[in-house]
Amino acid sequence: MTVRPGLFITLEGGEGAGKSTAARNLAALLREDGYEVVLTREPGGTAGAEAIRALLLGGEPLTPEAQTLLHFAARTDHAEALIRPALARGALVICDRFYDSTMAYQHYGQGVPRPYIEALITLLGLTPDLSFLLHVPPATARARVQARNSGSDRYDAMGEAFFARVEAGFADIAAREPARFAHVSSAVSPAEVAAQLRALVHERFGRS
Ligand code: Z5A
Repeated sequence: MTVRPGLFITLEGGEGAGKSTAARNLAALLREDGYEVVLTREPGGTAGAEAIRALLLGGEPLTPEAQTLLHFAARTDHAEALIRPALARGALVICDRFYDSTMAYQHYGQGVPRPYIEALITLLGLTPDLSFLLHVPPATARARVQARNSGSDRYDAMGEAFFARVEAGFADIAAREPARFAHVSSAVSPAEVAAQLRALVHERFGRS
């Protein structure tokens, strides 16, 4: 079974949904299958974009529009310097969050108008081939994040209502593009999540 070259896979979902863990494990499984896999994340993925990440997650006040533009500045560097070249040589790129997170957090969560973000997506000109939306009960996600206790960022100041809007936003984003999205429960073991993702990659893009 082979996967078509130049496949761009993203993982989306709320904090503590298990995206980073699943992305890492999926990358390992697909490497075992013999593919060149580039594992990356947003905000970040290149030196410049990681520097912008520090601004985005830091505590300095930034308007939602300014945050949106910074996410797309980081994403443009990431896309041009890392993602597009990897896809061009036929690699599988697995990215922990991409522009759907901007729609979920900055539009649904913070009220930036949808056309503002859609215009930036059009300018970027890079759409994932397959996006996984990871689901976990909110109490489980909270427990995972608290157990990890990795310090605070600007999102810790956001209330429950903000995160509820983001969750509903992700569901709406996936419903608008059912052909691109696959829903996956991450309320099972990390190994089971990764096996499900691998099976979905092969189901969508495998050729016997
Ligand atoms: N943001 C934005 O506003 N706009 C944008 O355009 C973009 C992002 C791209 C990035 O923070 C923040 O930026 C994020 C959205 C916003 N803020 N919030 N909220 P980040 O990248 O540092 O954080 P994150 O993306 O939310 O990741 P996270 O908190 O690390 O969550 P995760 O990646 O989904 O979870 P994890 O790290 O894989 O797992 C969390 C813990 O659960 C960890 O201890 C694991 O060992 C455990 N875990 C994971 N999976 C399982 C399973 N299956 N079973 C049991 N335990 C598990």
